[in-house]
Amino acid sequence: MADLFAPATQAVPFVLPTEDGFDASWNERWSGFDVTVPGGEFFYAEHFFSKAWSDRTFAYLQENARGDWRSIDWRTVPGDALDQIGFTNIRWKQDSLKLYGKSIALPRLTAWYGDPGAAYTYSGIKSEPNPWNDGLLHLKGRIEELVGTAFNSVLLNWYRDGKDSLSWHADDEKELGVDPIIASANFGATRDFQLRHNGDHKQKITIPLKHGTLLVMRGALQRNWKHAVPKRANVNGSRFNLTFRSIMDDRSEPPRHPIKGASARLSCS
Ligand SMILES: O=C(O)CCC(=O)C(=O)O
Repeated sequence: MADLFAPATQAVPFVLPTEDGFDASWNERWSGFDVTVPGGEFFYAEHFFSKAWSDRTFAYLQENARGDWRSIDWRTVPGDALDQIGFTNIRWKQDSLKLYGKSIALPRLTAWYGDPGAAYTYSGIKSEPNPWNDGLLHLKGRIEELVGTAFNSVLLNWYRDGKDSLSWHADDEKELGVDPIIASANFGATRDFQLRHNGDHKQKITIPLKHGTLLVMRGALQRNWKHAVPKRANVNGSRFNLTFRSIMDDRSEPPRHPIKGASARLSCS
């Protein structure tokens, strides 16, 4: 006879290799999976944010003075016209990389928010953080409750459709400290987030990040694995990804603490 009082068995909703070193266990308290992989770990909660909360955030990130965000085809708005949209809550921008003397627009829009002085340098361009707003602080607070650590900055990525992407990289800048905790909140279209082991590219995991999913990367993951968001021809809608980070003061010795006024360098396309 079935044991009615046994906890429901949860199956991780993506394929995890069956080899040694890979494991997933259900975390009842936070309703997600603690996943270990060779040389790293992460936490995955498919529905961390409720549908109502996620819908509200999805709107918040797009509200603007120009009109109803639902009726705007963002793919047709040129990067240099973003300022004229008059975004209510987020100062979206189109960054470019300099490659062989040519300026190439990144295949996504970005914004950087954080404590005063938490600047970051991207392809030689230093971006000062926008000051926190209530919406972002709300999300940050909710995630900090789970992670038990304070974040002092957040990078926002807006993938307008499946043509937008992010290439292979690790969040391993010196300013993020050794084995940083990076919390990734996701709203809008589901996109595949891929992880690839540095030493063995055949070790690859594809994780669907959905409307309301939280992924917390931790341990040595950034040292041993890279991640990417590949293009997907079948994705038509917007997807927002917010990675909360703690920038460290590189003058301090380990254990290092998040401070105001440090800067990070990011370098991926
Ligand atoms: O969009 C994502 O899920 C990944 C974002 C990311 O890796 C980054 O901003 O460095």
